[in-house]
Amino acid sequence: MLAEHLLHTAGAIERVGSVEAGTTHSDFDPLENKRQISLSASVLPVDWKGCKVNLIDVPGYPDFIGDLHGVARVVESMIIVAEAKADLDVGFDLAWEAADAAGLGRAIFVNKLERDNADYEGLLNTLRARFGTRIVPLHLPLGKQTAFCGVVDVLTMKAYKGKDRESHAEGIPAELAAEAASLREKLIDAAAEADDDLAMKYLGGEELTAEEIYRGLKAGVQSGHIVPVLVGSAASGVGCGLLLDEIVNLLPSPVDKVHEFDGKRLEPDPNAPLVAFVFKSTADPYVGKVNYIRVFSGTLKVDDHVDNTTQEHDERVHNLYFVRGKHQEPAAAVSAGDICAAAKLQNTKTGDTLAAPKSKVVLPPVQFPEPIYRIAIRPVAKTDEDKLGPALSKLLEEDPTLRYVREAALHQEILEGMGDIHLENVIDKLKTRFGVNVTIEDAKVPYRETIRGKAQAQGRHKRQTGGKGQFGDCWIRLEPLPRGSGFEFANEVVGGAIPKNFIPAVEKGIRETMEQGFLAGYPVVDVKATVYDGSYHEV
Ligand SMILES: Nc1nc2c(ncn2[C@@H]2O[C@H](COP(=O)(O)OP(=O)(O)OP(=O)(O)O)[C@@H](O)[C@H]2O)c(=O)[nH]1
Ligand SMILES: [Mg+2]
Repeated sequence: MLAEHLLHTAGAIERVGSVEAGTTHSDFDPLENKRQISLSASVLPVDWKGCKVNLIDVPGYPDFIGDLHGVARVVESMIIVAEAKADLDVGFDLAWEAADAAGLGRAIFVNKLERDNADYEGLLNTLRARFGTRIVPLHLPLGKQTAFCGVVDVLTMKAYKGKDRESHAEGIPAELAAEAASLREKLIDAAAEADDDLAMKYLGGEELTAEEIYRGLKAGVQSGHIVPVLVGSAASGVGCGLLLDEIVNLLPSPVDKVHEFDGKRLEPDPNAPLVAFVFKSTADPYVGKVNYIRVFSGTLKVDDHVDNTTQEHDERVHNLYFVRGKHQEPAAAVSAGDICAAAKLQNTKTGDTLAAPKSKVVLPPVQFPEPIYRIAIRPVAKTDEDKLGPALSKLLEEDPTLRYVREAALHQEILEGMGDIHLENVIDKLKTRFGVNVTIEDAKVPYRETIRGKAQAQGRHKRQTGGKGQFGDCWIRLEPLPRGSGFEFANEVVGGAIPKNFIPAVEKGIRETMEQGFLAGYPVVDVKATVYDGSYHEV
């Protein structure tokens, strides 16, 4: 809802949609409407005070956390939305960690302040206990709980009453004046601390100008020493105009924060050689593949030939768009700092770098979290079985937190992901997008067997079935390997006791035997087998 009100406040949309009616611009997928949660990141650009701001709305539900990791790589800052209650949701921690890992500036927007159980002080205490003096309130709620009606800006010492476009400034009510003044002092302390020149001036007893305070705050936000706290209600749109103001005033922009990867600065210069990064891909049977791209350096143009330096092949850029949720607008050129989508690139996916031909810049891929949950699926009919493979390969490409494993030993096809809702949603996508029906079963545990001690044994093979006979004789030593090592084979035969050309057959025989263990028939792992002697004769 917050993104929806920000779009409305900025005049990008005329009507505010609702999550319940499935009419918001950020959650436009039918499955998002069905589940009433965001499943996927959406790009929602707005213009505010002469700046283009690419808002990217990312799901907060932990099962759908994959996109957060791709998006964190291509933005400069993150606004973490927290409900006005004393305990923080899991999604808050995941977002905070991702911002830390990517070195993003961040702000916290305290939401749902108009609810009758809203607990702003409780949340602020929790935040201060967790993050100490980094937590710097910029705002105060005007009115408590159901009487919440606006925001006091302690920097300008004004009260803003009303929702998004209707908000207007007034004087601060007398009962909040002392608290606002004390917060303002803390704000100025924080600003002065973030900039050496300002600290000197401030400690020398001089007053800082509004511009200087902003400069200090901005430096503090960028370094991560200051996390401003803003307040509002995404249901009504209170606080949205001020949030947009602070995005522009305080949060680092692509020009403020120059990205560096592997020690290389990616200058935000439209005339520099192109370096761009694919942070998300979607696969649709009708639209085809769409890649979401952040341009770091240079300009990406329609009809450009670019190198996909990650996959080491070239791409021709035909279809370039600016997107707002599901809406697309053709783009002729997209310059450094901006975000766009490209359709029908031949062989490009999330985590790939697109760069000027011969530039050879390869940005590191995104580290997505490892799957933590698994289910088994079974196609319902023969037609489902035939369609399953191609459909899954499309879904695997758009969702890097999804894995597909065919467990031959268990006769099961396994999906691995971030949680039960994540995998249920994959099943829904298979059905609605690709017409593939599957049933769900518990995933059997893929047990493995191993050995604990060393042993050696002789294997002899003799066969005489008319014509040429067969003879084999070898001594093998088995020993355990550390967990996760798999299988090692060594040959210590000397003096031609077994001719070299028979050694691969020995290894093959051991591998085949290991497919079914002695204890319960599960595959045997973490074993070293050494063939060290044997005999041989012509038959
Ligand atoms: N009372 C109240 N309800 C709100 C407010 N903001 C959002 N909601 C409701 O909370 C629910 C979730 O809102 P969303 O906007 O989808 O929240 P979100 O943070 O985008 O959630 P995910 O993206 O699914 O993690 C919806 O039912 C909204 O109507 C608010 O300020 N006050
Ligand atoms: Mg959402």
